[in-house]
This record gives sequence, structure tokens and C-alpha cells, in this order.
Amino acid sequence: MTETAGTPLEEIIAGLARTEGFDTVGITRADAIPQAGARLKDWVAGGAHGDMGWMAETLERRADPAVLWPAIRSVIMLGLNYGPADDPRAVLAQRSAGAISVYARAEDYHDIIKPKLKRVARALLAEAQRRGLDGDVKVFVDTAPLMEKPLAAAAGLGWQGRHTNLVSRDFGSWLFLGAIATTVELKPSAPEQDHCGSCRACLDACPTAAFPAPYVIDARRCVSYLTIEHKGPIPRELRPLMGNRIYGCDDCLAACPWNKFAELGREVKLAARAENDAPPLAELVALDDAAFRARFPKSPIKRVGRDRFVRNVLVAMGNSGDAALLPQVEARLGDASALVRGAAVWALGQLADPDTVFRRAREALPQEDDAVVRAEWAAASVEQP
Ligand code: B12
Ligand code: SF4
Ligand code: SF4
Repeated sequence: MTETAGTPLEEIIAGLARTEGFDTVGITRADAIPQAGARLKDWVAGGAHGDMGWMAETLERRADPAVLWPAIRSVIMLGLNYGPADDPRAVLAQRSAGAISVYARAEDYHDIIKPKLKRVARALLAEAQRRGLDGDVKVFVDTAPLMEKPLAAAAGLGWQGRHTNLVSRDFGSWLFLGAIATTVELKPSAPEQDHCGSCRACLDACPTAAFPAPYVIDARRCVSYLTIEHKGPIPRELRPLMGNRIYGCDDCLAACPWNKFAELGREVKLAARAENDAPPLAELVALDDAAFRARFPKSPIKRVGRDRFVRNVLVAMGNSGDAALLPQVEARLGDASALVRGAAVWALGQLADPDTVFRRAREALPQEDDAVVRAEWAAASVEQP
């Protein structure tokens, strides 16, 4: 007999999670969230996922964990607190610097959480086997089609707030979620109730009006989607609303009054790197491919690639009102990437006087064979702010 033999497996799991540094853990049945799957289907049918084609492709599996893995019985949901030291919105006032969302200021959370989940899962399996329970486990951190937020709410980690993310009484909006799915039947935790009350601070805080209704997001308007997931040019009408947000957005999260109970995250690898607090746009826009990869080691930012990132930086430059940035904007008008050239044209149109825009258009158009960039020139010539 081991010394743990009398302890319920659920308590052992909670202990293993704490040892790995998780801040909160709960258990739910895999079939606990049928309403979430139905709502997801409506959401995708309405097109709110934009060009995240993978949401539509994986719809059936995402809507029902039993389609993803028929033998699944229980899901252990784990949360890692990444509470920032200061209000992340302070950088929004520094218009010549870039605002990087809290989660992306440090190392990629996927790389930090996955090994932790694997260690908990392995130890759980070993303990289950010692008890004569036959079982299997799989770990997920945003790596498989699984609805992590409703599962976490069902497991008692918090509730889905009006901004649609999970809110915790103890950690506010600042939890990363990870999941361990298992074929072992575990005793579910009590689900958490909605504590939003009459508050709507997150809805009002959104710079792009991305919530068509409370608890529903239209990803196509969300800055996080536009700067990270969206591959093409950012829709013109949304660009002025983005301010200097160049990677993700925290406005709805940071507005939540439940953050007053939040604590600073304990995981050192999730501590913000100082160079990502308010990086000068002038530096970021000049990054080539190699310099971009070197500038963001182990960072989630690398995943969008240099062209999309520089596109975001140019939109922020266009919003900066800082004409001193013009030389760096103009340097990108001849960029090899059409995505970057198009964004540079827009930024030029925002910052330069009409004569400069016309002169630059006359120089560039004879060589420009990309229809989208040509359209940006046409719009910049008529749409001076
Ligand atoms: C797709 C995705 C996005 C998309 C869409 C966002 C979204 N809200 O779904 C985009 C790119 C915009 C995005 C942005 C962000 N994301 Co994201 N994203 C995901 C992902 C991969 C899937 C989420 C999903 O299934 N969305 C589909 C929608 C339909 O699901 P849903 O939001 O749960 O929808 C529910 C509500 O609409 C509700 N509902 C509908 N009608 C009604 C009516 C009533 C009355 C009620 C009560 C509810 C209700 O029911 C639906 C089903 O539960 C998850 C990881 C995962 N595998 O779960 C991470 C995840 C949600 N993202 C995360 C993070 C951190 C972010 C950002 C904060 C990053 C940033 N700083 O920029 C932003 C936050 C933006 C926001 N307000 O949501 C974390 C959230 C952690 C948490 N505490 O909740 C997750 C869980 C990743 C992780 N493993 O930690 N993300
Ligand atoms: S992350 Fe920003 S843009 Fe997206 S919904 Fe929240 S406040 Fe709006
Ligand atoms: S800001 Fe208010 S409405 Fe939004 S999630 Fe927090 S408590 Fe709920």
C-alpha cells in the first residue's frame, strides 16, 4: 500500500497541480457543457470566427469532447495565474510605443504549461494504476479543439464573464487554462456561478465594439484577432480604433472589477520582459525576418511572423500622431511584402501632408503590381485625416 492509498484521487490531483505551480484546479464531467457546443455552432454559423477556418473545420469535435475522444469521461481543468504587476493599459497613452498584451510580454504560455500538464497527467496515471484503475490521459493547452472556458466554469475555476473569458474570484481575468482529459471517472467539483451582476465594464471598455451582446464576442472586430489571427490587411474602418495595440489586447480583461483580488503571477517565466513593456514603434518597424525572430525569443509573438507583426506596427504608427515617425514609415513603402507596403501606405496617409502622399504615390504606383496596395494608395490620396 502507498501512503496515498486512502486519499481520494481528486485530492491527489489537486496536490499534484499545486506542486507543479498551478494556482487553481477543478474537475468536470466531459459531457457537462452541452449548451456550449450548441452556442459554438451558432457562433460559427454567424461567421463570428472570421478567417479562423480551423474553428469551422474542427466544429464537431470542439462542440463535443466525446467526438474528439470517445473514451473521455472526466476533464481536469487547471489555471495558471499571470496577473500583471501594473495596469497594462498604461502603455496605451504612449502613442509612439507599442502596446503588447500581458500574455505576450513573456515566454509562450503553451510551452510553460504543457510540460506541467504532462507531469501531472503522468503522476495521475501512475496513481490510478496503483489503485487498479485502468485509464488513459491526454493533455491540452489550446492545442486541441476543446472548449476550455466553459469546461473550466463547469469545473468551478470561475465563470464566463460578459467579456466571454473565464473570471475567477481569486485571480480576476488573469488565468491561463490547461486541460487534462482522462478516461477515468472522477468526482466532479461544484461549478462556479456567474458573479457579473449588473456590471458591464468590460463591454464598455472595448475599443472596437467587439461585443454584439453580453457574453458574445465577434472575433472579427476584436483587436486580439486582428493583430494575431487575421492574415490579410486590417479592415480600414477598424484601424483608427486600434490605437497602439500591436499584439493582442487586454482592455476588457483589465476593466474587470474582480481583478482587485488578483495577485501577481508566481511563474517566473511568465514575468513580463522589460523590453516588451513599451517598445518604440520606430525600432519594431525596422525588423527584418531574422531580427524579428531574434527580438522575440520563446515569445508567442513569433507565431504571427514578421510581415503580420510589422503590419500591426504600421497601423499603430498611423495612429500615433507622431510625424517624427515618417522616415521609418516611408522606408517600408518599398517593402518586399505587399501586406507591409499596404499598411505603410495607410500610415503615410495618416501622418504626412497631402503633397507628400501624392508625390510618394506617383513614385510608387508605376512599380506597384499588387491590386490591394494600389487600392491603399488610391484611398490614402483621398482620405487625409
Ligand atoms: C478562438 C479563441 C480566441 C478568439 C475568439 C475569442 C473568444 N472569446 O472565443 C480570439 C482570437 C479573439 C481570442 C482572443 C483572446 N484570447 Co483566446 N482563445 C480562443 C480559443 C482557441 C477558443 C475559444 C472558443 O472556443 N471560442 C468560441 C466561442 C463561441 O466560445 P466562447 O467564448 O466560450 O463562447 C461562449 C459564450 O459566447 C457563451 N454564450 C453565448 N451566448 C450566451 C448567452 C448567455 C446568457 C451566456 C451566459 C453565455 C453565452 O456560450 C459560448 C460557449 O460557452 C481558446 C482556447 C480553447 N481551446 O478554448 C483561447 C482562450 C479563450 N483565449 C485566451 C486568451 C487569454 C485570449 C486573450 C485575452 C488574448 C489577448 N490578451 O489578446 C483574448 C481575449 C479576447 C476575448 N474577450 O475573448 C484564454 C482565456 C483564458 C480565460 N481566463 O478565459 C484561452 C482559454 C486560451 C488558454 N488556454 O488560456 N481568442
Ligand atoms: S480583447 Fe480588446 S478588442 Fe478584443 S474584445 Fe476585449 S477589449 Fe475588445
Ligand atoms: S467586467 Fe463586469 S461584466 Fe465584465 S466580466 Fe468582469 S464582472 Fe463581468
